[in-house]
Amino acid sequence: MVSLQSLAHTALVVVDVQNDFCPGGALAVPMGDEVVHLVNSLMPLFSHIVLTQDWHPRGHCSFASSHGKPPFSMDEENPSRGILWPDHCVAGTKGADFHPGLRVDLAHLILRKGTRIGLDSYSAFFENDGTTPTGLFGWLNNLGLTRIFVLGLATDYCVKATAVDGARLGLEVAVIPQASRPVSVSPSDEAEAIHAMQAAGCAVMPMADLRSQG
Ligand code: VGL
Ligand code: ZN
Repeated sequence: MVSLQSLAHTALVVVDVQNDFCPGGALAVPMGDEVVHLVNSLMPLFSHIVLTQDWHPRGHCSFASSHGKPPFSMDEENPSRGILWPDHCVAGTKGADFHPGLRVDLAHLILRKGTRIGLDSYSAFFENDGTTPTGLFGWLNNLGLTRIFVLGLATDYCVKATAVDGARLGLEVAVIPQASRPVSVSPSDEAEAIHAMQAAGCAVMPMADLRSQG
């Protein structure tokens, strides 16, 4: 159980709650829109709120179309890149906008990631080269924040990468899987992601533990 007082020094990191990751979007996460009201209900508990926004230029290296490949195929020329995605979250398009129900007005920082054409970024802390920082860690440090709660879309990609990197940086990290949804390219991906976050030292926080405080 967490005390409300402790949340006063904690940042809520809301990952990629954008149209393209919701039903009807270009890279729809099944039931992705279900997180919107859950995220909104948790925001007022936190003193600092960060929204991340996947924000890619046209022709981005994570798009299958940039390599003449079908969506969800592997990038064989560059296996470390992993799965190639449908074109999604193209900067300035409706698909890249936040879900219209999200309380964007409550956010203190909007952090865009994956903005470089040749570099993807799942994590809100580092681009996928593992070393190019986004600036989020500096922001948290500047404000003396050492604890983050992470939730949003998608559990098995950007939520996982953000939580694991946060722990790697020495932050105290809690993830809220109930307010997150997985892409689930394979059915075990959510469970494996939760396991990987726990193995990295992240706590898994049930929604009820937060709500009962509010
Ligand atoms: C994401 C795949 C590609 C995510 C972003 O937000 O989890 N997944 N870009
Ligand atoms: Zn992306």
